[in-house]
Amino acid sequence: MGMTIAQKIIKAHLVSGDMTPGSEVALRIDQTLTQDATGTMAYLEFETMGIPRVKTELSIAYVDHNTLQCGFENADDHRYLQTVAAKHGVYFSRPGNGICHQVHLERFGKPGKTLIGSDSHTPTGGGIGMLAFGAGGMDVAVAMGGGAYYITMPKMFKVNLTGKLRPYVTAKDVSLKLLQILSVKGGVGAIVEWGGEGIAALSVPERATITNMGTELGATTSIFPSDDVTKAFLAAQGRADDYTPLCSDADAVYDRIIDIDLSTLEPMIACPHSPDNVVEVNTLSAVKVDQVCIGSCTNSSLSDMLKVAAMLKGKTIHPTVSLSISPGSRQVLSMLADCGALADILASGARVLECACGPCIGMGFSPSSGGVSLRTFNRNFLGRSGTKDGQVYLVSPETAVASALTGYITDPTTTKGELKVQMPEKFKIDDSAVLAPLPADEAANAAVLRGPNIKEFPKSKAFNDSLEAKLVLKVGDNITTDHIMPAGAKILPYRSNIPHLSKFCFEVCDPTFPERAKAAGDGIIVGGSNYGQGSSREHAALVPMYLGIRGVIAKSFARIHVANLINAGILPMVFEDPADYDNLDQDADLYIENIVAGMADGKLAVTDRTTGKQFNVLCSLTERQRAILLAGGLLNYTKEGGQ
Ligand code: MIC
Ligand code: SF4
Repeated sequence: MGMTIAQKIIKAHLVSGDMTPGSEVALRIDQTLTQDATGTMAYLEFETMGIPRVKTELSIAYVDHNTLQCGFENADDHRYLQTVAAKHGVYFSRPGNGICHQVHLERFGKPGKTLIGSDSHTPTGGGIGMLAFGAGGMDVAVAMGGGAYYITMPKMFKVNLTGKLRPYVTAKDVSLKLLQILSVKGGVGAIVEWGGEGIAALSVPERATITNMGTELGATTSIFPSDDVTKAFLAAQGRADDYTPLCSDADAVYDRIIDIDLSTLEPMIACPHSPDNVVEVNTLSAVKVDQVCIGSCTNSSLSDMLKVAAMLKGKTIHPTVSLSISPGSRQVLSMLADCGALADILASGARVLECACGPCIGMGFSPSSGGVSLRTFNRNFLGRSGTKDGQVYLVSPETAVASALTGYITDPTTTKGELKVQMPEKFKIDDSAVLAPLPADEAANAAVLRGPNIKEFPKSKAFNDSLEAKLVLKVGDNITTDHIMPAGAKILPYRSNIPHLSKFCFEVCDPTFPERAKAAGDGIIVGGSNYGQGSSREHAALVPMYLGIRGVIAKSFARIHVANLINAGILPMVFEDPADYDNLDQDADLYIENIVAGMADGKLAVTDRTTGKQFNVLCSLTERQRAILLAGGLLNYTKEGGQ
């Protein structure tokens, strides 16, 4: 039987396991990336493993999230990352060099290779034909040490593109269309492969916009073939040797095929507060806009920025709109400056921010109270912008500019004139902001500099055979890791300080949660479906663990989060009968017995001692995952000699 692209890469990297969907496979990882907000924890974990030098082909630490530096915390963390990277064989991309996924695509991504990153948008690399996964920091630490990365073998979806995009309709609209079709749960357990005659006209950055937003579908990852378009991009980046062709077999079998005719697509927009709340832009033309933000790892490439500059050229933005533009990398910014496009952007009245995540993660540029903010980003979860009642919409750069000019949500296809930009044959290459690690002999004696904000890693408990725990919090469907462990300028600097972070856990849902959880001793959280979607931040598991959470019972879980829960020693359980969710009340006293045998059978009985009712929960865990949980988390398991 023929194979899909992902199956081919998995086969070539298979360490153990069988490639039947649903069973666990262990993969050899060629490259890893971290960003600063998750990276400090990942390197602290790596250090506890006692391995002197990373064993991957390439590992790189980016600094792109926590760049505000309102106090010593972020600067200390940057210094820690720089010194720990130099010592252990990791490249270091300095703050200002750009957003991890954009820089990685430009300078390091290679078709056919495996990449894991401590950031959920690592699948951006699928745009260049990499098999790239978002993962928790601990999994990245293990991969840096040469360990395998474990995933559940996914199903294979194919999106077949036909036709050609009309002017002002973009790759972003394709992503939003797929979110409308599949929803934020529709990609769970699947790898989405993009193909069909329509992909030939999509550039690598456009493909990367699409694979980037595959994360919002809940997909394990997304991937494009590696073809002449890939070859030309790599050559223009001075990396022609990194090219390998890659395509699926003609008789590859897919679990689902979705057809999208690009020529009939309209500009799309995701409404507050979910990326799948998608409608056509032209249905919202009466909505007044307060703020527009262009950038993020989804839409900050040179071609995006050149189009933005061309649309802004000679015009002034609407007086009541505030427009921010964050180019994705120093390469993009410097090329915009060289060709004069930056001057067009500035002349329009836009505010140019540094090459970093910025407003996407609430690091500045929060909208006004109740303000309507149009963003070219990938997530519009409640409160993420930093303004709790901010109304955040997700759009393409073209829709963003058209709206910034009129002051209302505007369909960009109504713009007069052609939008043509000339892409350079060669990108400007300057890797001076990427620091190489120290040679092994110098590294041995090099110091790693830690600031006072780096606190000890929280200790997790091993499981006994029974558990008495309070149901400390009951939440609904689609709870994101932004609900569990919010980000933003005030909280992000404390990503290596779990005790401080814990004060903000579930702040948007219930600010009393941290106190109540601590007081309860052992606790359980109950959630609806797709619990833990969104970011890869392992803090959304480590912090609840610190607060005494021992288990989460949900209707279903998001992939990276469930792995993070297990790594943190928290037991993920799924209602056997989802109707039991309705019978549970917050503050109930729950009791679970025969945990060891039940975990092995994949089923546990839970007694609600407050009502006397009993119900079953499923915990389909592999032997390795059970051993991790019984040891009280991956770090304990690894210390005890587990592989
Ligand atoms: C995000 O987009 O939510 C982040 C911030 O990049 C996260 C990582 C983090 O929480 O640090 C992600 O996507 O994994
Ligand atoms: Fe940064 Fe936003 Fe991309 Fe996350 S989604 S990596 S915060 S730009």
